Amino acid sequence: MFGAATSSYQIEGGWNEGGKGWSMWDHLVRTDPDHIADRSTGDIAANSYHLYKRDVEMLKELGVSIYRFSISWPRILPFGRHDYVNPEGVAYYNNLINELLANGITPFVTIYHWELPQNLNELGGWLTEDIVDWFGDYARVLYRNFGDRVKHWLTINEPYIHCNHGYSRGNHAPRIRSPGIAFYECGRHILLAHARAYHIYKNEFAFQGGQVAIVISSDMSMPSDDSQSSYEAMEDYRAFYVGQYMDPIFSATGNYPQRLIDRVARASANQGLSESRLRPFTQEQINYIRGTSDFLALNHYTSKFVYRNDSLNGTFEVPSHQDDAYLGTYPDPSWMQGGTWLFAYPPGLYKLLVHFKEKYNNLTVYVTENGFGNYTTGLDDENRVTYLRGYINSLLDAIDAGVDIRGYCAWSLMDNFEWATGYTMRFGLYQVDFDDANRTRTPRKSALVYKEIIRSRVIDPTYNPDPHARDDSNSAIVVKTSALFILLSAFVNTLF
Ligand code: GBH
Repeated sequence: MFGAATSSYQIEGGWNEGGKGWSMWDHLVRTDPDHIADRSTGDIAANSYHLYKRDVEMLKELGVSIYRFSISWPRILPFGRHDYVNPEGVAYYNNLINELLANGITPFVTIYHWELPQNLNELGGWLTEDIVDWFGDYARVLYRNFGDRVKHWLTINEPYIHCNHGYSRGNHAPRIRSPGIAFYECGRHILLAHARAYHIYKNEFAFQGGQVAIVISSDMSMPSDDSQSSYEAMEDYRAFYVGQYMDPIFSATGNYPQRLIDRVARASANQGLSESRLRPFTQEQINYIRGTSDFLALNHYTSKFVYRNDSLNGTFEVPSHQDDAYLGTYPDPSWMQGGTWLFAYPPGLYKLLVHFKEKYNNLTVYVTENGFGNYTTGLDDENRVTYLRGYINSLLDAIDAGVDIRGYCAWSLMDNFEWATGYTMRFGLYQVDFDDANRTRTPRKSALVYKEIIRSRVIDPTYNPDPHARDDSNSAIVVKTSALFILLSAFVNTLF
């Protein structure tokens, strides 16, 4: 199954419409506007709150069978808790889901893509264990309202990215900088909250017959050379940034990776702390979290080499997870670069999928995000075409190697609010004109190529569509206008 993905804050807009409450991103963009690269907000974004029918039309044009989107927690529960459910919020997602189903598109719904209600953030957010109740109660409201039609639930998007940007680097909401403590607490509560949402589904909504999974982001990591220290550094990278979230759910032991436990405990002891900054799970919690994902929803964009040597001395803050992990990473400079962090290495997806298959006992995978972002607008997105072809080809290799892959979603259906980089970075198969009140969406070359891959089930490197030569009514107007211009200039020429 092929699909396309988005998230609510990044596309919806309608930030204060239809009874919606404030999320911590609504709060961030108005209290700290300088923090966003272009001082923009998601107040209107791509205006999907009003244009969702056009979004479904685009999905139809592409010929996809999956749409992965997220639900805005404060649009459903304006005050965060389930004692008041906003009927207009429920109506919006009912309309979207019904429109998708009427067009034969299966919804994959992310319950949480980083839009924590601001009042829950003020009560501690992901740093308090209370959020396990809050999140579970919110998930129950969604199952109850939409579960008759939604059969694929994705609980939480990218624990590592959310905890790293929101609670460690502090460049995403809620802008907390605590790389040695909050970083781990955030991850711990995300795992418990995810497990709560999973158990609620299995205990109360099993009759709906759906599946529940967590969304894990993972780059592919490789040792920078064949030394033991580079290999160890790579293992630590995997333990800290992937295994911390995956092992408790997908591994047989159901606990954090031992090397993560050991390294944080050792660093904490060296810092004179009486307990590890990575709080251990009780056996009861381990049992509660283990096995709580019906498949792996994987977001993958890039790869890196990992090393450890003396050049790292003094480079990390103490305490921090960077200091605990004590490793360096870099991409291969020959890889095609998009944004600052995005380097295309298509074989990385194949290697990662084969690694997960071996490590986590043949798990079932949906790739729920993969795509190319850069600072360029325009319809001729050759780089995105190259990226998509390369990564889908790599996916085919993984299928040949026996990995159980059921679906693939491109990020993103359209240009959107790229968090702290605002609208400067573009990921869309469809370009969105953010200067136009109508937020006009136009397919890029990558959209046409993706459509042809989906239709033909072939990756044809010679297929070379022209995104400017479209035969819909809009471009017909453009063609007529330019014909008129040629006639006029011919006439003007006769005057001289
Ligand atoms: C995904 O995260 C998100 O799920 C999605 O919302 C997002 O739009 C998409 O990626 C593209 O970024 O500029 O140095 O601060 C993937 C991980 C999260 C990695 C944002 C880069 C910003 C790095 N990305 N992060 S930086």
